[in-house]
Amino acid sequence: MSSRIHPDVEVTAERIASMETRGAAAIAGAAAEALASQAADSEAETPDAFRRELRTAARRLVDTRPTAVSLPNAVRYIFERIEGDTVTELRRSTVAGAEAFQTQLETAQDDLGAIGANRLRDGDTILTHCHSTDALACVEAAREQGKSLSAIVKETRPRKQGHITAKRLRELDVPVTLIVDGAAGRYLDDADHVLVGADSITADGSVVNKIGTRSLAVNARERDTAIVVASQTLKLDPATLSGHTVEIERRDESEVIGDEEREEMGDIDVANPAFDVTPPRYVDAIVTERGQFPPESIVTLMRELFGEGHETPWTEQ
Ligand code: RUB
Repeated sequence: MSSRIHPDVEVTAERIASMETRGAAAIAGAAAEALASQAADSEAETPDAFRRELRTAARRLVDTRPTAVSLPNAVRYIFERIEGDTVTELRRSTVAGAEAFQTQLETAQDDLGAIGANRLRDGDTILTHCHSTDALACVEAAREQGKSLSAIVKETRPRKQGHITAKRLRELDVPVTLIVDGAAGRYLDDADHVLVGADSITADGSVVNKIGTRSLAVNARERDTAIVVASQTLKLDPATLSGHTVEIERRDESEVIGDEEREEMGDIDVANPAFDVTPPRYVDAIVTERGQFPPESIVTLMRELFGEGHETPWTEQ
């Protein structure tokens, strides 16, 4: 039997897939909002039909971007809170679950920011990669404490999310130097911290983040520049506790090179992996809303928060 997907779910899924809505925290929040619309406007006549509808909507959302674990974690949070024997009760608990998730998302980011800000000293320079709202929460909290900071911002090819970071930092009155990705090595000597976000954190403390994070971290380690990953616990991937690996999204080749330019070159292959994996030995600290952790000890927090389970109830047909 087919289940109706709410237009909000369709629009949200398209926005996430096209990266109009992007960044691990933002896509999780948008997915939660879309599931709330699905539930609130559901015309399902039986509890079974309601649950089926919600699973179909969840699959549509989760399948948009494979790397950010915040998406399945958000959906799991809501599914765990769905309860009731009637459609009305199921609808109400789903909407309440989605709202609770949104509140938690905001609170976690504020709490994380306050902790991350303690690492930043007055007069420090940070070097950023991509655009991470978790990382920027640390800067915002530090600015609120009256610390003055400056930033070296990597452009971040191919989608140039560094431009968003530069704009946000200027709004926080942080002086910004924008650099091309290849210049990062040269500018690491001027930075006190590399500050990045995460899409997923695995049980061994590896950090999955925007492509280019790994080479930045390796370079930073060589120069003794601290590498700090700002990551709400929503980015911890419980499936990795049982040996699952994180799928690295491969995006369209047209993000790297236009058709005309490509044709001029002759027959070439183009690769566009969106993320890479930075092993724990290149990371100094993972800052979460629960405190900061050396990457190797994140597994303890992961077990405490998720147990061994990582159910995916939305995958049932
Ligand atoms: C975004 C990216 C960000 C993380 C964390 O990649 O790699 O560093 O998602 O972001 P993309 P946040 O632009 O491909 O989505 O801290 O906002 O969750």
